[in-house]
Amino acid sequence: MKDKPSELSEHWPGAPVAGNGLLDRRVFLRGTLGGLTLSFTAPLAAAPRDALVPTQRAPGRPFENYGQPSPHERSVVRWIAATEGVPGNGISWTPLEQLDGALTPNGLHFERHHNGIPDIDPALHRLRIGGAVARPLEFDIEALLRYPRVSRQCFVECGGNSNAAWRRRPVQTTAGNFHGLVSASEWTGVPLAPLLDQAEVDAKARWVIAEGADAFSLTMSIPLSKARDDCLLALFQNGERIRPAQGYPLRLLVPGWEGVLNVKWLKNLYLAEQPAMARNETARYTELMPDGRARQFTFTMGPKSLITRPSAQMRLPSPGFYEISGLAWSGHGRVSRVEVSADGGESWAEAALAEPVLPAALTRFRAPWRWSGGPAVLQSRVTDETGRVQPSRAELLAERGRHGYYHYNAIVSWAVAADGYLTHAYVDTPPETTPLEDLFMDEKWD
Ligand SMILES: Nc1nc2c(c(=O)[nH]1)N[C@H]1C(S)=C(S)[C@@H](COP(=O)(O)O)O[C@H]1N2
Ligand SMILES: [Mo]
Repeated sequence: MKDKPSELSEHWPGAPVAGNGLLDRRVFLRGTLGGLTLSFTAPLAAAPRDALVPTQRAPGRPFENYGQPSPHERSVVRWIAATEGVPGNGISWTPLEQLDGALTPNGLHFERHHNGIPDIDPALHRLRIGGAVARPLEFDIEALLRYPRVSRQCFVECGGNSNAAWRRRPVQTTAGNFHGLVSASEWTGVPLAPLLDQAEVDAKARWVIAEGADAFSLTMSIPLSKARDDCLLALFQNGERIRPAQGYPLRLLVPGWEGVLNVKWLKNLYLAEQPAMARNETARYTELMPDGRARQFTFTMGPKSLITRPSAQMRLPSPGFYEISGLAWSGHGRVSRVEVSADGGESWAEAALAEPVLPAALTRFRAPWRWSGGPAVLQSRVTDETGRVQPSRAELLAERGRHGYYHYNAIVSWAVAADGYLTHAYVDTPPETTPLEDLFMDEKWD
């Protein structure tokens, strides 16, 4: 098949920098495509005189008080999975493959609720700080709104995100419905540390036990050191007050740590010497390791990355130029590099990182690629500023064993077939045929 019109100029100065058509990321510098000439459209035979298009001939529609996306974007929605008969217990995934940039629109933030979204009147809501403190305190929202605020861009990722990849056979769905229990926002609110100081925390206290005002009363234990370090009482999300689904009027933000610690509808902070040993830190969010011992309090979300475009269930229309684009993050700090492979990890090219690169935030990466029309396997691999590297699937399984459910952060592989269709693939672990545990995983979320 001949490329017509040709997407790549004959005079393209760069050479492929890795196998199977990966090009030098420097074509993206300065936004000029560095000498790369792209054309995805045929030139007009003769330039016509510009006629008015219909929308120029009549006035547009009037203003509205709160804007909505274009009706043409109605398919950009979250996919919801909830328990039958208990519609408030379930999850919804951010459609990562349909978005770009590094922040998630508020209406598409992923959700995890255990017992529905409470309808809270901010005038009646109270936050209490008690337990091992000299001065127990109670705040209403009005009082909290008077404290100095800080803003921080960071992700919230469920510890159970990507858990379908623990299954023995690759699950076929979109990137978002697979890995979209992660979203990122600019959160604004009151740092927890000065409020703890105001409450005069006892010297013996080591844990802050946070409780939500929902019908699940989610209760989670957070080390006092983390609470003092960078936890935030978040009141705003991407500039507006937090959405009900994200914890209106108040959520605890625990940057870089497991999503479940980010208690929504926060009503209580209880200082204690010991953790609460509540349901979601004992019966859940713990897991059996290969040596037979259980792992508990796995707080930090490890380095992870994912190509969102192109990704599973998309079809490349024809051979030629593509921008590979995705997201990388680490709860341990900033992303320091992302590499991309088009040959299943045989060779790697450095991706361009979009600024700003912030700690515990989503970082957008991009890499130019020329698809030859043959089979390819697309992968990305992140290294964070602490030197931690995203593991291959084989490395993750070797370390964690076969009872994993949480914290899956291995390299994701998208196989490109000769017809351009992308599927989810396992490339470094043999296909397995015992699907029993896979069936068992079905109705578990957390
Ligand atoms: N009060 C309360 N807080 C909660 C939950 C909940 O069910 N109730 N779910 C937790 C879990 S498991 C996750 S992953 C995150 C999800 O946050 P989101 O719904 O804003 O994406 O909130 C956490 N905070
Ligand atoms: Mo979660």
